[in-house]
Amino acid sequence: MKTQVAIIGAGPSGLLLGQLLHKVGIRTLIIERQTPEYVLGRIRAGILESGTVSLLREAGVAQRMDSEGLVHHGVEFIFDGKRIPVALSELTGGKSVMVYGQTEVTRDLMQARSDCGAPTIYGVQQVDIHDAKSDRPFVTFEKEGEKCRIECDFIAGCDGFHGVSRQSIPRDVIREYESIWPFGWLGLLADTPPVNPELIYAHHERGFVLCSQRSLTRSRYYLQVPLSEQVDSWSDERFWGELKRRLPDELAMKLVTGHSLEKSIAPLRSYVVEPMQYGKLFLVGDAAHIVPPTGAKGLNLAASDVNYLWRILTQYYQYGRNDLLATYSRLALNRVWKGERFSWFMTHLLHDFQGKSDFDRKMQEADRQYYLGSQAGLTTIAENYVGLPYEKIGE
Ligand code: RFL
Ligand code: PHB
Repeated sequence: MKTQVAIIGAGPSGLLLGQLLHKVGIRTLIIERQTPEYVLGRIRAGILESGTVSLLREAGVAQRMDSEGLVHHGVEFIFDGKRIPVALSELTGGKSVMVYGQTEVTRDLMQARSDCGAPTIYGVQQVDIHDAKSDRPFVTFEKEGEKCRIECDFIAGCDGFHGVSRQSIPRDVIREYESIWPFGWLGLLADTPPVNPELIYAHHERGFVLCSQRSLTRSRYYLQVPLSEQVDSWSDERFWGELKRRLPDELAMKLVTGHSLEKSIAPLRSYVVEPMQYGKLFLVGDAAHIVPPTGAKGLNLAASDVNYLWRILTQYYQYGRNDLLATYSRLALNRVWKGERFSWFMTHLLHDFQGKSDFDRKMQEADRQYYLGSQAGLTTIAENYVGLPYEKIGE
């Protein structure tokens, strides 16, 4: 098989990159380890920054998002039982975020790819990257026992944190930065109306709570839990009971409970690999970086990487700009580190840290008082939450 860009992984990064490249006439082949149903079964991100929304429009896959997604102009914080609205749009010159789940983004991208006839091979095994440093890189894999080979100009490693792309780079040319958080998030999805029109990020001494949503009739809630917790020991009743305890009375009373559609525990990790390029191999999204979900940045940083890579590849194919290829890692990482910082800051601000010294606890409290109590603090939170601007390539 031959293509221009071989894409490993059909998550949101791989599919969005494939779609944008297809729009400008660049051929791609995507290979994915799982089945489409498995990929769609993963319940993950829910909030799209304005830059991600624009990129999905540019890719021509925004029709359903624009009719079904919910534009949010604000978000709410709670600490010491006090509710603090953050007027995102007022503080950012009119920017907003879109509530539209990763599952739906992925579904729209899969549909667009199958409509345009671009190839995706699901259920592949034994994926290997070869000669990434040469002018003739290639990828090998197995499909139903048969060995296959893709010859290509470039390889996009869009295969998530546990994929092969990052692992195929020699260890002595990369540097990894990592911090593991000492708690996880227990998430529950239910067909119940959201407890509040805006998302709520609440600090509570029993642990952090996030009240999110997927639509006017579907809610997504998260509770901070110790890493030792097992999802099986959380009945729906226990989850709803704990959620109510961590919310102010007026919200607890309004909370509509119901059967869970999904419940899972996600560990929290901060991780970045540098650089994000090795010869003709580019790492994109979770393959190169992970953030704790507190800032809603995981999927948005993946989209940001895609934004840079597809523009650079387009310039290469359309105008022979091979000088831009080497700028990908720097451009992507500039924004990734800011996303890491914001996610780290939000996680620190809002979670309960067992064993924290009294001094550190006071610092955390003072941070909350300052950031949520001053116009400057709220503006900092708002501009990061809606998403920092992308840099122009070639500057
Ligand atoms: P993905 O979505 O992990 O997709 C990678 C794809 O690559 C496939 N793959 C391979 N394919 C071929 N060969 C191989 N050897 C392969 N190895 C892996 C995988 O099957 C998969 O289909 O990465 P991508 O596309 O970069 O997208 C990133 C986002 O998915 C991610 O940043 C967010 O979902 C992170 N995240 C969240 N972000 C938020 O903004 N808000 C959230 O609430 C939120 N919740 C989450 C999350 C990530 C989670 N993970 C990774 C465990 C909850 C969880 C549980
Ligand atoms: C979600 O809806 O899943 C979600 C929203 C905001 C976050 C994290 C997760 O910060």
